[in-house]
Amino acid sequence: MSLPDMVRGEGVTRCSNVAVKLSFIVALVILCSGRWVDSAEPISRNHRVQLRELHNQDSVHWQDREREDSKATYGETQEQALQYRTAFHFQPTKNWMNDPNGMMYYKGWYHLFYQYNPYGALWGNIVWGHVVSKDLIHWKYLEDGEYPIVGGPDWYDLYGAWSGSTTFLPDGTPAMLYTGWSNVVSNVSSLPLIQIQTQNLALPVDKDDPLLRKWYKSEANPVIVAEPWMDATKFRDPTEAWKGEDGSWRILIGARKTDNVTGTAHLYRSKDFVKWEYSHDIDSLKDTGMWECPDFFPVGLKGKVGLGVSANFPGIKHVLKVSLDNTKHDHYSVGVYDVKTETFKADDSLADVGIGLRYDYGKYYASKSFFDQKTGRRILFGWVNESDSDLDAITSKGWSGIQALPRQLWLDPKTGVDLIQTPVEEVDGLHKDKVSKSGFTLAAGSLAPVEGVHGPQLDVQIKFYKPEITGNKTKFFFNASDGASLQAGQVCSQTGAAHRGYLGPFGVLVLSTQDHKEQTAVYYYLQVRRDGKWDAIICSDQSRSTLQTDVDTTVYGTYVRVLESEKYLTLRTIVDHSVVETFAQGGRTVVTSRVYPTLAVNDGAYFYLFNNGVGAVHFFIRAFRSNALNQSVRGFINEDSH
Ligand code: DQQ
Repeated sequence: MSLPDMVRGEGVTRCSNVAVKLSFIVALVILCSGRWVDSAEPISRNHRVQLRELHNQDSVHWQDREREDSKATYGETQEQALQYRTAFHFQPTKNWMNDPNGMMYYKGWYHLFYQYNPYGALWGNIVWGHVVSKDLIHWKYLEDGEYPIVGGPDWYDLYGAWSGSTTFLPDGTPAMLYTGWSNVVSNVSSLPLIQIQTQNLALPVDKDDPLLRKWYKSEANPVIVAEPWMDATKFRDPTEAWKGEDGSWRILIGARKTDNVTGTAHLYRSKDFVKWEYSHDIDSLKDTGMWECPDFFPVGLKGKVGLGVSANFPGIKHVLKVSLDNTKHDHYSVGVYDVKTETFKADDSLADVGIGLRYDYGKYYASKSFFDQKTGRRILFGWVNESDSDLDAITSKGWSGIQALPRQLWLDPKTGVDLIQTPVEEVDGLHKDKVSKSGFTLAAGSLAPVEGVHGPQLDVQIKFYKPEITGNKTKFFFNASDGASLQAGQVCSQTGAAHRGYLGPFGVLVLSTQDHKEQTAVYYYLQVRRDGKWDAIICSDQSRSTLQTDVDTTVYGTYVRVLESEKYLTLRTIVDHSVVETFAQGGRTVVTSRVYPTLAVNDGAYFYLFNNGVGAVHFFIRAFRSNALNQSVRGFINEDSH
């Protein structure tokens, strides 16, 4: 089944964060400091599997009026905020984190660098943080308060060391290209100083140190300054470099053209990694705005094996991904890299980068992939921002931002146009208390707990048999007037989990209270078409995820490509306290959301299956509780032997 004239969905914001006055923030920042203690692991409860017939009533959502009455009007308390720390997603012990940077596998260790504010829980004072891991899940710090790359004292990165990437030089030395943020004196008297971005090189002090503790900045910095005709304030985030047939290096730098509306990626070349020259733009697209954090890499047509960035031979495709500053979404496009013209051409111009597919239809940004030299995988990291308020970050939480689970990435051999993303298999090492049931039937209008599946750390994997359309279902047809023209996200937010459709919604409630006053619903909803077929939509409905009022509870959703040959609709939902990551149809479509329940926390976090369609749904389920203790950063590397 091909995607129809489906515009990939945008969510609909139900609540927006409260604007916080700067002076108030400053006062609170001063008041709030200190480390944040992790919450305890939940204890399991036994649940009887019970399928309740709940025809003629709203089986998923409780009475809204009752909920409104009990809605709290406060922000988070510090005690609540402790429940929102994740157990097996990387997040620093405190303060602000955004983009993942420069990941690599080096001499036995995975390295993750990230944009970090050492002084507070909001963005600013950006340095590179650094953690290392043996398994991509359990991360350790190197030294307290030491950062591999910080801005200044040189002029070119005085105000911050922004995003960048690692390239292995021919002798195996990892070299870091990153963006420096600074000011320069302008010749416009009304604007005496203007902000600019430059590209800079950092190298390890001791390349024999597997932990790469210390880095120095090249004396040649800045190695790239914007051409006079470029907008130097929109010029950042160098990619990993690849080598062309001529032996020269190439990188991309994210940019926006001086028309202020066209997103682009400048291609630079170098023979020695120090002197770089602008060549041309590899691709650009009007009305997409600033392209942040470009990523450019080859993918094979078959199999999961990843390729290094310089691989280029017949029978492969290339992927260009950009992070759109305007929308804060990561878009990718599969196409061809023409080595003669050195341009990227999307296979489908309607799905060009910036207007086509997204890595994630929820909250996920500034991602970057790397080739794992240990296992031959291409692995993707992405930043998941908070959905509660800035005020919560600086008062109750003291931190902001997590990294999504690392995902293995490959081209979907069945469609040739989608990337498949699945959590790296190391995540399976966290599994315990497996529950596995096959041949389940979920009757129409039913809601059911599953014995042994409980708590705020879950990995639930379900295969639903593809439902059949039988008889005359005209009343369920989607017409242009009633929704076919709606974007998927709007369909999700307008119908909701409680809607009674013909084929669905069916799926799961996670982080739910027993009375469902708090619940996050992840489900399929199938739009019945006049031609007797249906289109699948995956929804993640956060609208009832918390009794707090000051949280962005945007409902996310999008169409999922389901092939005639596929027997099942699959759903894998991973829950880790305040993050819910959903991989639909084997990872063809992914949706990540942040949630902040007040009651559905720890042992009060219940799990349910539901089916609000008018026909039964048949499925298999495997579910695990996760073994991770809050949280995965266990401390410093020299606290135990490695
Ligand atoms: N974050 C960095 C920039 C990048 C942006 C600054 C994307 O380099 O463009 O923290 O989130």
